[in-house]
Amino acid sequence: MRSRPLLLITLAVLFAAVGVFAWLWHSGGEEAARMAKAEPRQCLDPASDHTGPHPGMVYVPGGTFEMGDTVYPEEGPLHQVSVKGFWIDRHEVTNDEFAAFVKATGYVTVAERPVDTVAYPGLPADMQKPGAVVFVMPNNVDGSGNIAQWWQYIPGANWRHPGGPETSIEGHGSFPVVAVAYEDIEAYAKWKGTSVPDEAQWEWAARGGKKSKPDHEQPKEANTWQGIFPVLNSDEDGFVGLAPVGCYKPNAYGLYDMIGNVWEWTTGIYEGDPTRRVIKGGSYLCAPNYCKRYRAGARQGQEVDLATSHLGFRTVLDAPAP
Ligand SMILES: [Ca+2]
Ligand SMILES: [Ca+2]
Repeated sequence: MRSRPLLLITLAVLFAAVGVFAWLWHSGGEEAARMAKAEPRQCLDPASDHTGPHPGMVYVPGGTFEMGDTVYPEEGPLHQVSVKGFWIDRHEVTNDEFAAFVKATGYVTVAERPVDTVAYPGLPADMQKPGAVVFVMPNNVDGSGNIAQWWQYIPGANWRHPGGPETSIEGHGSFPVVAVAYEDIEAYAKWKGTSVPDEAQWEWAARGGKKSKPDHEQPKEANTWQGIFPVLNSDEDGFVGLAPVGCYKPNAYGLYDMIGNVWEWTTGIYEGDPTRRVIKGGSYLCAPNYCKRYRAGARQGQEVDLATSHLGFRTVLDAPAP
């Protein structure tokens, strides 16, 4: 809970640049509901994903590449990195997979545990209760850029109830697990016999073998946000919110949703601060008007103990090539 008081600062950095477009579209949330819906997509069945020496994982051959990108300052400078071959989960860890871990171990996630109000005095009343930060699409925004208009700390929100205590993951077994803190995902990986990817592994895998200059366009084959964040989501990619894993074309390695859907944890320490780790890939909330982080080279710092509704993970394995 150490950095929980820094919540607003963190989120302000994370979402500071919502511009005048959002204000102009102040009633857009209602309009979004009237927009034409995309055709339903065929999604991967994670239960069918159990072949090969490491079921559910694919092998990514090693290589050398220019890591980073040039859109936001934190992505640079570009620097050459070599990565050894490794295995990585084909898709984001799902609710069903995380539930199997919890069932086997009795693990209780950070967002479900009591908040240490002695160590961190002065927290607002709601934040003294276990919970998570949840994106709630507003119908109106006032143009101030105040992220509290769309991010809410909701007591009782956690991986079982990702939108708050009245919500559930029932019927969402193939959706990515969210509201998991860093120690939660480390515990999962340890149980699974895998590990959390480092940033270079993750970025190399997300590039799908491309060594050329990174593309900065919003990808079509990824669950991101089309329209004006946070009030107008035109749903062109088929999902206003989270999607089940594997609904978009995989990259050249056969990896799904490296870009978009949920952000993914890596081991990378962010800007030398051990209370923050690097997250990668952007999420369903990334839109051209404020967060062009739907790219392999994009990165973001995240408080290790902060559970949020747009952040999940996948794991890697150091094992011989097939
Ligand atoms: Ca979407
Ligand atoms: Ca992802």
